Amino acid sequence: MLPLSIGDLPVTRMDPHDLPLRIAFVNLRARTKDWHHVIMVPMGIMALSATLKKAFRKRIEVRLFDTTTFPEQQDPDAAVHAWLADFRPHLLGIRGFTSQADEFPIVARIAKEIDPGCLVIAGGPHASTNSPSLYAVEDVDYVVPHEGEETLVEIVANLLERKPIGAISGLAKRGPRGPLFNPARSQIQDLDALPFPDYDLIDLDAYQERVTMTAFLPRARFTSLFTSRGCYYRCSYCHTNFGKKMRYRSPENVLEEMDRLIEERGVREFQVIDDIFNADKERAIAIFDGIVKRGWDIALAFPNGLRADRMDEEFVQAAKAAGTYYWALAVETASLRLQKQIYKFNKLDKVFDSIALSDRHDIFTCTFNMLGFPTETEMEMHATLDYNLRSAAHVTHFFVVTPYEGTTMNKELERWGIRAGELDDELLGFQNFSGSDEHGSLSPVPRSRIQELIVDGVQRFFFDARRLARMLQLSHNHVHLALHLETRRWSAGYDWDTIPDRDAARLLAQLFVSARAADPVRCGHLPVPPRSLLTERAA
Ligand code: B12
Ligand code: SF4
Repeated sequence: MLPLSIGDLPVTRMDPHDLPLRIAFVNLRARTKDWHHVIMVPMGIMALSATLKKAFRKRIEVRLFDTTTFPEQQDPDAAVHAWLADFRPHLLGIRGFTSQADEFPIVARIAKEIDPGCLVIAGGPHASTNSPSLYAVEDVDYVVPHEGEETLVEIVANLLERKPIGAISGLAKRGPRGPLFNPARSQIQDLDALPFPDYDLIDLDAYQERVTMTAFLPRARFTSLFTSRGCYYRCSYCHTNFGKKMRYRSPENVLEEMDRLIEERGVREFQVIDDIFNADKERAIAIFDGIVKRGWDIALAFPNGLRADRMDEEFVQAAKAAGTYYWALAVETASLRLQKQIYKFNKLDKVFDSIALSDRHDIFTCTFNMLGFPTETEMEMHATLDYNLRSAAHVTHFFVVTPYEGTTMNKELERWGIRAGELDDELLGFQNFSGSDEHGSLSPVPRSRIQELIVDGVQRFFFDARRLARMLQLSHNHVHLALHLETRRWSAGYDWDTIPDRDAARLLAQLFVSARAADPVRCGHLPVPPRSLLTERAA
């Protein structure tokens, strides 16, 4: 489809003497509580802020309201209103996921109510899906899909010079018959030329108290690290926010950012959130070796961003030496047929070996899996559960497939006789963390049955004495582990007397007792085991 020009629209009503130009960002969170407990620094907005500050220095002022750090149980709307009314931005940038699609109109409306002249721009993961719903939001003036740095710099330059912004490349907007796109902007090739993320924009302390993307509390004062953009695989359920061509930061550039964060912000743990950090093994190992050479006593975690079938002993050894204590490896499905169908092409034997290798090197390893692909049979789901049960993984997640807008899988639904239009957001659970029990299924296996299989998988995977013993041995903090396992006990529907493996029950009981004693506030809700269980002798 040829891009249509969206033409020149009037610029925001800005008094030429009203400098600096005030730029506000709001990082959204979903209204459902599913993800409130997970928190990571907003790297995208910090990247944009750093680029803008480098380009315009004192001519702009940038502030952020991160609703993800707002108290979990409170609705942030009133606070966002008060914050915007106080700051009165000329430009508001809203960043969110598709799971937060309903939040864009709310925040955009607040901004327009306060100042109808405020220019409202949506960007980030949801904006990169070309979702028609975002283009239906009246109060959003423009959308910036994909990488935002260069487009935003040009917008701000034009605003400062009081030039129209409508023709800027990379912009999109609502048209009478759907989205209108200006010519796309080419991707930034030299990532080393970008400034480091702007940590003055956030209060790093505010991100330390809740669990991270690893599903555990961090081991030490932590932040995220994004060392490459893009991924050349084409898994059908995944997004292409940063394109299909890999772009890398050099090891020196990554190490320099780490150095600054260690020295200036007291960071001691880095969680790498690239799409595929190990796409270039040499570069990845150069980063690990650089850490060792500098003698940093830091922790590294990879809550995503590794292809397990590209790992080998040399990589795992180097990662371990640099301080890696945790990683998550994607299996997704143990069916070769489905691996092909979803274009993941995971080499399943190799993945299995990488999990074992990680265990041998004492790296706490999590696996990611999905159940409910179009055409997936119950037998294939069993195969995925069994694969994980046989593996040396320490924790696992079984998610239910959600075909997000903008993904190949969403476009291919009709191929499997599923009409995307008939699957409303509620049905697919876009608002939830990979859907919830009552939502639909893409596979011939009903959703309720998938849910039963997941419960069965959780029961057998986690409540196994040998696996629990290994988790206890590797976990850096037993309080964190106890909190995590309590969520698994709850999902498994187990009470103390229904856990079939009595050694597992005993290990869990001992863990809960010690966690409650160590941290009564955080662990007050952990169920108290019966005394008899604690005194029972091991089988
Ligand atoms: C870290 C992360 C998380 C963290 C969130 C942390 C955070 N503060 O963002 C957690 C663990 C909570 C998370 C959860 C989920 N995530 Co996530 N996550 C990521 C990950 C790995 C990195 C995000 C990041 O920081 N990227 C680096 C920065 C530099 O990129 P960026 O934020 O996109 O910003 C750039 C542009 O988007 C743009 N931009 C960003 N904001 C703005 C604003 C304006 C105004 C403008 C103009 C431009 C702009 O410019 C930036 C610089 O170029 C991405 C993968 C990826 N490669 O990005 C997935 C990703 C964003 N997640 C994804 C998904 C599916 C999810 C979940 C739905 C998973 C699930 N099934 O439940 C949940 C939903 C979360 C929720 N709250 O509702 C999808 C996005 C799908 C979508 N369309 O929304 C991604 C792309 C993964 C993938 N490849 O499919 N996630
Ligand atoms: S799922 Fe991972 S390997 Fe597949 S395309 Fe997405 S980032 Fe790349």
